[in-house]
Amino acid sequence: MKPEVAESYRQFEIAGLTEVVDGNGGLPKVSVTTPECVGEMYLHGAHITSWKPSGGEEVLFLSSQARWGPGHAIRGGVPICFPWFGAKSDDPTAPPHGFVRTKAWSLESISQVGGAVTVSMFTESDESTKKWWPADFRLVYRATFGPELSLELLVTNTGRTEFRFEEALHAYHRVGNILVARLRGLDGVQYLDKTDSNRKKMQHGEVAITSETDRVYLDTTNAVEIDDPGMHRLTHVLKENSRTTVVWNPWIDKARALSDMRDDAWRQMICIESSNVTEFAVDLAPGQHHTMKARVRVNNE
Ligand code: TA6
Repeated sequence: MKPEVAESYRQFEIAGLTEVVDGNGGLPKVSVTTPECVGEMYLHGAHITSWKPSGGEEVLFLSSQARWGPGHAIRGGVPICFPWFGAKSDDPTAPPHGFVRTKAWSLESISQVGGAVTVSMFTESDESTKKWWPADFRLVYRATFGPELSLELLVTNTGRTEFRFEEALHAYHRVGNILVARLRGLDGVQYLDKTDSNRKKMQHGEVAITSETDRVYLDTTNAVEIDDPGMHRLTHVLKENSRTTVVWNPWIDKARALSDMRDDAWRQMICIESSNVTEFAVDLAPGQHHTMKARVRVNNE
């Protein structure tokens, strides 16, 4: 990091708790160390790559083959998908999952709340975003690192016309062994199965991963529980102002096809994505705000 850049971040640091340092690929990251947890968040994509509550194991999966650098989305952690999810419906050349996960965000503030630390970053519409999407917007993302990981994505329409957007906190959860893990909280919820031409289906009981899984659970505000005997823990993902939950595991072939993921890494991860996608995309009038929240809590068994 150039000295002047490092200097510009110095003002945000809280001595003994946070530092802005060079991360992978020379990308600047906020490194958090408190009595309650350690964590990391890159300015590149406002991307959280680590959260580990004290006395426990790392909660997020981060690919050992992730690519680090401008234009690359980091494989793992919590990528932010905005303003569309997946492929852009009217432009197959547009970047999948939108453009903010590969954008350099700005640091807004770092603050201490009790034993927890809140890191706030922002990004706005500019020439690079207007290449793909005409709207004027401002995103503020607050991540609180403590005994829980708490995330808030605030979207503001700073323009004069209404816009519609999709959003997802595309969290990669680390598991001991996906074959024995189970997801609860989606029983009786309808989903679109992306591995079967987006056919609408009904979830019955717990979710077990037995093949490539790529589903959008619809009209659900439920918390999801990851029961992970492999790491002897239960992880709870709670959310607010989110009407869809995406569940993804690439399984064997897709993992092999991903150049930034080890062939066998599908066994150690599951994505649980608090989101507003498909028919639950959000319409935002000029001057209006929308905040989606997610919280991750772990109980070690
Ligand atoms: O969230 C699930 C999904 O949309 C899958 O379809 C899969 O493509 C995954 O995201 C990863 O997308 P990425 O663009 O990061 O390779």
